[in-house]
Amino acid sequence: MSDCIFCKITAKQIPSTVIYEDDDVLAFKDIHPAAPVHFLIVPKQHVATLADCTDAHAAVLGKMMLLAPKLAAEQGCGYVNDSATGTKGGFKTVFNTGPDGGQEVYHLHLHVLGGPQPWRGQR
Ligand code: IU
Repeated sequence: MSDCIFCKITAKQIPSTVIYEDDDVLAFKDIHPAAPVHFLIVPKQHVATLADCTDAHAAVLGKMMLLAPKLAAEQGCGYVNDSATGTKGGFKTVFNTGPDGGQEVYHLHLHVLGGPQPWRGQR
């Protein structure tokens, strides 16, 4: 969509701090981080919200979800479950959907927020 800011970011018409890219998705750091680590995973193909997704989006949604823990670990907030030392780290994943869901940018995106607490628990 020509007037969509995240389409412009995925097309590199607007700069962002990219942490991952492939043919289907782009992940970049949120410009107003709500946690020590805060990045967004977005599909390159425009779809406005999670509620607009269909079966055709299942693969890209799966890719986005599976990338979250991988990229979180790379960004320093991976979840660790070790039998010797216990659990540590971790992150929050959020899809805001619609006005009552707090969505501001109408191009599907998965928030990944993490880092040592305390930080605001919502985005
Ligand atoms: P929301 O779920 O639509 O409310 O979140 C949009 C996010 O996109 C929000 O955290 C913004 O800080 C972020 N963002 C960005 O990273 N780069 C931009 O150019 C714009 C918004 I506009």
